[in-house]
Amino acid sequence: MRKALIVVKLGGSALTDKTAIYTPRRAAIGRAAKQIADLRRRFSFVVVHGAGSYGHIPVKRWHLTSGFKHAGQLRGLAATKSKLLEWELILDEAFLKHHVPLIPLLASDYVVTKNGRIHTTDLRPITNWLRLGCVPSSGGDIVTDLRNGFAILSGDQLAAYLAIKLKASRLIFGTDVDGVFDSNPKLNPRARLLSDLTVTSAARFASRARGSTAPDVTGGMAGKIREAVAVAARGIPVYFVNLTKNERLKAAALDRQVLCSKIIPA
Ligand code: IP8
Repeated sequence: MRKALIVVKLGGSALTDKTAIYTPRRAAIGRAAKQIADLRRRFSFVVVHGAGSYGHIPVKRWHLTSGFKHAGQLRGLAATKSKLLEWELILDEAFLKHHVPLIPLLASDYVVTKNGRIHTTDLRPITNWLRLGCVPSSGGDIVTDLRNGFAILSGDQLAAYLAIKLKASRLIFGTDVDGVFDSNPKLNPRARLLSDLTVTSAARFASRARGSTAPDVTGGMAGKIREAVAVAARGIPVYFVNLTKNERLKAAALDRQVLCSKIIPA
């Protein structure tokens, strides 16, 4: 019998210090890798990761958020792509230490967007690697765009798309907070965790939610919830867990009682 597939989005604010350029948080990366290693007997995985401070800071610095405007952007574009590759390798090495056969795939090699939304993909490399027992991994990336030359593709959009297309059993968003709150828990100590959301309540909430406190060019928590709603509406449960805390990812995968938020399909 084929193992159930889990798509995990490892958030860039948990895995890097998003306020300091090119700063991985190695403990959080190792913690995520260890949990996925422990779960591989039960599940197969596609890992999608945020760009963290390897993406959001350079994209802003080099004025890449709105696509191609002039050739003067190309040097910054290439420099950012190269840093995103370096980030991919850091993750790869950390997962290998836990014997997870992570296979890095650049989203820009198999995704084309139109106005920033995924338009065309070739998912055969992902399904083929999965069949061999590997763990395909892609991050938020700069990809070619049919309207704007290039676009910033968030790992959130990619993870949601892959969860739907690959018929995942669940999608787990790992972030640096305990889940979805009724206000930003980094700014409001009284923020309340919303543990069980329906597609309708999550959609209502996403239209009110704000972005991130750190530099973020792809929508922060609000963007994440919007992508999650589309997945849950197709019958796939979506979890939000804190990656900076031990074993939360594992507990959510195994349906154990844990502090987290869950969007339940309608
Ligand atoms: O960190 C953003 O992906 P995210 C991608 O998943 C870039 O939002 C290049 C900033």
